[in-house]
Amino acid sequence: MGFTTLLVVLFWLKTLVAYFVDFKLGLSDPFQFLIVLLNPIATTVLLFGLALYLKRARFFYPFIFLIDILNSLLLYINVIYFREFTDFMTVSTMLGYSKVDQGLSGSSLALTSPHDILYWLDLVIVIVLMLTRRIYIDPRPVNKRVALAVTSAGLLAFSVNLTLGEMDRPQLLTRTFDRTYVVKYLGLDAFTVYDGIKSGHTSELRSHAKKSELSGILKYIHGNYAAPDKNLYGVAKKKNVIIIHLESFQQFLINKKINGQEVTPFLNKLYKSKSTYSFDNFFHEVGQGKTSDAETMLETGTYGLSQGSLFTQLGNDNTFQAAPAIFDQAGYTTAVFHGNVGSFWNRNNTYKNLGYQYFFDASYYDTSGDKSLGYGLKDKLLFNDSVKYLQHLQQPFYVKYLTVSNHFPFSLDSEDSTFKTPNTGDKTVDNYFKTANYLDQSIKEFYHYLDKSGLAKNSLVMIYGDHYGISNSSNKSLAKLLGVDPDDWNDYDNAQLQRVPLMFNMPGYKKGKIEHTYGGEVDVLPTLLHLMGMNSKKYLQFGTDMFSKEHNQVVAFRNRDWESPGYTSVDGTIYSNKTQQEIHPTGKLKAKIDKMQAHVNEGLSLSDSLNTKNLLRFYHPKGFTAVDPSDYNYSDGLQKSEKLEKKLGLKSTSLFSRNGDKSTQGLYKTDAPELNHKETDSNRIKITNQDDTSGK
Ligand code: GP9
Ligand code: MN
Repeated sequence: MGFTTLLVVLFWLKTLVAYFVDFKLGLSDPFQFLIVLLNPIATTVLLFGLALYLKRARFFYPFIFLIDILNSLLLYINVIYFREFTDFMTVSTMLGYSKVDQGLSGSSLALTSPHDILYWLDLVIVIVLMLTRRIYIDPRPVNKRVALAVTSAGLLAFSVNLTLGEMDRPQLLTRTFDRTYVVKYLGLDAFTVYDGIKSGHTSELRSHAKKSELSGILKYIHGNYAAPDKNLYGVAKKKNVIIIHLESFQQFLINKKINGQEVTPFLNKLYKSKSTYSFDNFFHEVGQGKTSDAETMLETGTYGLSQGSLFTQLGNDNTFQAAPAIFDQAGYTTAVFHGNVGSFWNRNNTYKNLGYQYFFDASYYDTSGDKSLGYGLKDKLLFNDSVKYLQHLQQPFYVKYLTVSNHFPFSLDSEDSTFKTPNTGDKTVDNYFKTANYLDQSIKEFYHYLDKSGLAKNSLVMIYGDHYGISNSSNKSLAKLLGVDPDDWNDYDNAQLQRVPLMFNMPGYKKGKIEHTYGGEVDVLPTLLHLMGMNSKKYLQFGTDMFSKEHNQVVAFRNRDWESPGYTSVDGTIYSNKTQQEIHPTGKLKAKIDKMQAHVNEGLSLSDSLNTKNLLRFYHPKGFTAVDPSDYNYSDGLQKSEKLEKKLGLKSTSLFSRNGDKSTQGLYKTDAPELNHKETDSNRIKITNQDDTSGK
């Protein structure tokens, strides 16, 4: 009993370290403080108390250690996860973890902190004390009645906890759209169990879903439809679409100077060019799925999930009516270029369901030695090394480049940059400008090639930032650089920083400008389709064309906060954008705000039900052929495109064919120092291609 108590107390203490040092639980009053102090006790007593049922010492000790180690591991991975995502790890994230762990190894190391030793120290000390016999192994079994009493005490403590929680936050468990609440009131273990039950429930949901559930969704989407602006509909008809995904790139980088030097001079030029429609009130809307959420929204016009990543959870078997398939059926070739391993975010499977014909992942590039960083091939090399694949694709094409160098922890090798970073005292913030500058240079080099190869004049280049790079916990260090007093920094400011760039660049076009319309990632697909002269009406998309006069400017964040031209809502608090102050709306204004909130809630939950219940399998838009993922194999992209070139002969529209069957690689100019590095055996990422069964 004494030993169990000791372990329980030690575990309780380190949970408190996590609560008060690492997790931001948002404790607003002494009552909540009390609940947080108590909540680890109940579940720890319940779990550790299980060992008391084992009568023999040689079972009891290993078992209680096992529980302690597993529980410490759960606590610790949540600490690490929280530092990057400001959120807790769901069971589905954990189950999908193997799909995303590549490369995380690099940054999880950077996410550790010296005090992390506290999460393991107790176990080490207890083991040392046992080995040195300061703590004796006690062979006397605990009476079964005592074990039962401990369990009952644990259960009682838990119900007290739940009651206190419900008192402070009614409907705690029924409304859980915010994981922090559950952890705050019930603790991490309870959250994990609760979440596990919920995931089981989702798979149940899918098997019972019916076609009739589509009707509410259809009603919402038809009611929201925004007809295209006639002047812009089809301006990019038949052009190639080149999408450049700017990793972790926020809008504040545009036109930003550090030590008098522009961070992204090339993008700045594109941003204000007459050949570009740029948006300065465009927001990312990602949740835990980060990059993959951005991809979900841009490719499908539906939101990511409220927890975890849609790609990893549903990407294997969901039905989509997504951009790659829509473009494919309009005669386009579709491809993704990405220098990370294909299984990251489960892309290798999800892309097949989206209808991508080609996926050039890390296995297509030399990523050895210094050529890659934790998340894959450096951007300058990605663009350069993709030419040999791009030039064989039939035009028109719809292609996407997923960059990676500007990713947390924002490290580069010294030979890659001479950019002078600021000095905020926060390394993450400082280095962010350097990697953003590197990304800018890589795009400049790519554009040079687009010009030289002639691609520029028949392409629409869409450039966007996927999500924040600087997380809310570092925003205070950033504040100074943005000319704001860090002490005045608040939730309103955090929300404003979720702006990311969105540009539609059509080289040669003259009527571009900077648009101030508010919009988010879910709005991109209908906007793009209309520019291409493609009808979006028959598809179930939750956003609307941002160029349309009927476009709804309320932007939903994944946690149900929202942004609009006049007001910002964070955690139920409303701010006026004009005064940047908190307001307490009444009367007409309150009704208006409530309506905006209801719109946000409805859109998110209908999108969730569409995706989690896989309702698109019941929906058949006219003229759209369902995607068959088994049509695709991503291991022989080059051979496949070359074969097609030969078959088409004179009709081939690939850049290579149009260039008299000569490579265009010579037109590419890059100053990437790694170009001269020999291929080595060392690699910062692990390379696999699951479609490659050749055994090589
Ligand atoms: C990895 C890259 C990063 O392949 O897309 O994803 P993120 O960590 O930003 O979600
Ligand atoms: Mn990303």
